[in-house]
Amino acid sequence: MSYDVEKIRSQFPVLALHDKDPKPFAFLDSTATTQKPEFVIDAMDNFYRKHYSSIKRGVYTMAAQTTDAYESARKKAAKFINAKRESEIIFTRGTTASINLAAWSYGRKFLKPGDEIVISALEHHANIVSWQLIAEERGAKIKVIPVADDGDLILEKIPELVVPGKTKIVAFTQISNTIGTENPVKEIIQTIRHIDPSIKILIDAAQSAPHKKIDVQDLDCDFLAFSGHKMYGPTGIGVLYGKYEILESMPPLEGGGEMIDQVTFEKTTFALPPERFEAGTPPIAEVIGLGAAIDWINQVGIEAMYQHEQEILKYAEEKLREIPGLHILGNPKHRGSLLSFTLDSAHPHDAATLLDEDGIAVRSGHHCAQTVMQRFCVPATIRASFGAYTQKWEIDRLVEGLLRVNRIFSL
Ligand code: 7TS
Repeated sequence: MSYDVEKIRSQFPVLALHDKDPKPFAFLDSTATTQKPEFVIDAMDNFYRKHYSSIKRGVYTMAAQTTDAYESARKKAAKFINAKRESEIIFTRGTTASINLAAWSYGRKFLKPGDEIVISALEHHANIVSWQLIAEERGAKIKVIPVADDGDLILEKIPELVVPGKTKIVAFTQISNTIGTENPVKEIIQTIRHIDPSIKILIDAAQSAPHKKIDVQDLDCDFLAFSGHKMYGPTGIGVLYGKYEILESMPPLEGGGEMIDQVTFEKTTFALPPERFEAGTPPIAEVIGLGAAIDWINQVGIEAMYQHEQEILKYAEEKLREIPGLHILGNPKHRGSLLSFTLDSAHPHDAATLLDEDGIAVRSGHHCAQTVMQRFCVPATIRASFGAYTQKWEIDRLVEGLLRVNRIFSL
């Protein structure tokens, strides 16, 4: 069956509402966060209106039902990335919190002075700063896989950078949020495993989970992090996947309710994963919303969404390349559904402000990836990014808007 983007778009209240505006809203910022389908909003609304209670704390029927709903979302998340066990799914606040949890919990116990952590030159700050903080505390060192001008990582450097016995963690993104580069994750993991199978590998899947089928067993990563709000779900919820035996070896990061086994004033023993890492009353509605978002993605079909987004990307790239003085960052072998670019005529913030006057939403700035800006010698970029609901007329509006920016700034 062909992909019916209009039907899909009509399921998103914000988009359906503003499609009626005199200047229909072109939402080209899905890399920052996606809009939410009615299905997800209804799931959360129903929970608050009809079933609201806490989880794991009460014996009354509604609390038991809510606990089931919460745990069923964990099952959905496990299936979504093909985890071996549901207990390998830890609910967090989002990708940032997931990476920090892995860095602090694993790093505090296992990193020693002189150890090395390898990241890539395409990382979001979440996958740089978290490692810098733990590296500083433990006396470890950070090394970086460089990126070529086309936006692809220079994979030949990996055997130089990853040193058996020294490198303890390699953390890198599956899809760059700035250039859009899709890294050959499986190939990179195999290279690292070949060098030293004991190295722990974390994949930042914030930009891939909404677009690509992920199979953590096939990839053979140790950790994988993603956010609900970038995959049609709510804010305030994300996942840290970890291989169970690794999670079991890690100490808790936060202490509090429901993460314990036995507490006395002298000593506390801890619950098994995932509870060990979910202290306090969790964001229950958000977990239910994430479960609904996964159901929604499965209904639409992630491969069909990806194909649609790639078609939009191709269309956008062709159209943008025709605009005088516009420069697209990188030309990687495989690109996710986003384009970062600069204009000779205007600073990205000025361009984005003028685009906003036309009802076109893009992100401008460094996209929380200052090191990518430094590498490509630009202070900032304009970024247009696409999702399951993006239509070609939005790209046409972007092109018209950018031509207007060119006209205004060359006056
Ligand atoms: N990793 C990558 C690759 C990201 O793109 C982002 C967010 C994060 C981690 C952090 O995710 P969070 O949900 O914890 O914030 N990226 C963006 C962006 O590109 N524009 O706004 C947020």
